[in-house]
Amino acid sequence: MQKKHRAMLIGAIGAGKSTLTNALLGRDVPAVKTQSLIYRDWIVDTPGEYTENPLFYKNIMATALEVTHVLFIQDATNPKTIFPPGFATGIPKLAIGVVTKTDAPEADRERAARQLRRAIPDGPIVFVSAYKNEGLEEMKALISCHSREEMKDYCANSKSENISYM
Ligand SMILES: Nc1nc2c(ncn2[C@@H]2O[C@H](COP(=O)(O)OP(=O)(O)OP(=O)(O)O)[C@@H](O)[C@H]2O)c(=O)[nH]1
Ligand SMILES: [Mg+2]
Repeated sequence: MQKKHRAMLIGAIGAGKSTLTNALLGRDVPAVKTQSLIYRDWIVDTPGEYTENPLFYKNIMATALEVTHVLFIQDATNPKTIFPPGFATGIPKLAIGVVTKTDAPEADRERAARQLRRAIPDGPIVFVSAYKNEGLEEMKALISCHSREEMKDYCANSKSENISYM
């Protein structure tokens, strides 16, 4: 990853942020409940409470100042989303939607993508499984992009089934 590129993961409790962080960084350790902001290499992992409780939105906004990309994590097995409509438009960083747990039998990719589209009117969506290491290279490629246009081009030119640009 380019040095200056940093990604913050936000999303519900149990959405798979820490498991994904470990998979992206090749850390072979089980995820434990995240209690505070965790800075690991080029990733900032957040507790699900930060996104679930609007009282913490100011923490998300403040931490977003330190990163280039904000990853909106939606669990493919969760019928609910906690992202308010247009949430990404309030954060002036490159937004990437990430659908997690695509390997789970009850995963619903389309539902999760629809949920993310409401939160991110303009941006890519990547489908990942931390368990199966799927979609991780695509995620890293998107995080190495410098602009929304560059992310859009990457999605348009990629043959991967794990990405779509809304
Ligand atoms: N099937 C499947 N389960 C996953 C995957 N990634 C995470 N999980 C499971 O989801 C649960 C929560 O994962 P975490 O990574 O701790 O979730 P989190 O978003 O960091 O949660 P908080 O720290 O509480 O905000 C764990 O039981 C994981 O085993 C995945 O790729 N596939
Ligand atoms: Mg966590």
